[in-house]
Amino acid sequence: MSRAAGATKPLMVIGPVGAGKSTLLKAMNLIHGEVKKTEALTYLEEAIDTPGEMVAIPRFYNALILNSIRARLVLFLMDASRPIQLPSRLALALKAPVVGVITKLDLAGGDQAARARRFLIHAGVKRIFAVSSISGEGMKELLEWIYGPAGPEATGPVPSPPGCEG
Ligand SMILES: Nc1nc2c(ncn2[C@@H]2O[C@H](COP(=O)(O)OP(=O)(O)O)[C@@H](O)[C@H]2O)c(=O)[nH]1
Ligand SMILES: [Mg+2]
Repeated sequence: MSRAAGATKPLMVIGPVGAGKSTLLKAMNLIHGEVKKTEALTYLEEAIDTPGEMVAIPRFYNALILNSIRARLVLFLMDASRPIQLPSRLALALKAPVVGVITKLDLAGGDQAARARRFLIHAGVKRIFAVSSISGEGMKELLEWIYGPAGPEATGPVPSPPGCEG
């Protein structure tokens, strides 16, 4: 079941190519159908999906910053299974609160998750969750933080703990 369109501002996902942005949106029931390569910045009913190239190519950073104005929260994803350099301090330039999400925890050992955390911190991210969209590990904590204990059906302001603002 999806919430009423327009009831809340969308969640935006950013992060490297293949980090699992579209898969996470699907696991959160915000994207429907088969996950294919995201070719362009896409406004969905309740989410903004972005291509990974946008965090890899500096001339796209501005598009991420401008579109983040529309978002209530940016999920900054980083794949635990591969080392990928993220742009220094990008999260601090975004115009919505940012939370880091380490993905593919099912594929990663503890040191790989720790490495992903360091990349996210380098990118200016302060609050970080770790999940697997496949096994569901960590999803409860992330969803509760985003939506509160009442779950996604409850509409309300996104909690923004101190230090989470970009
Ligand atoms: N094992 C595992 N694979 C994942 C996970 N999330 C995404 N993937 C896989 O990673 C690949 C890229 O995912 P996708 O969502 O398209 O990445 P995007 O480019 O960030 O949108 C796909 O083959 C997914 O099935 C995860 O949590 N665990
Ligand atoms: Mg995608």
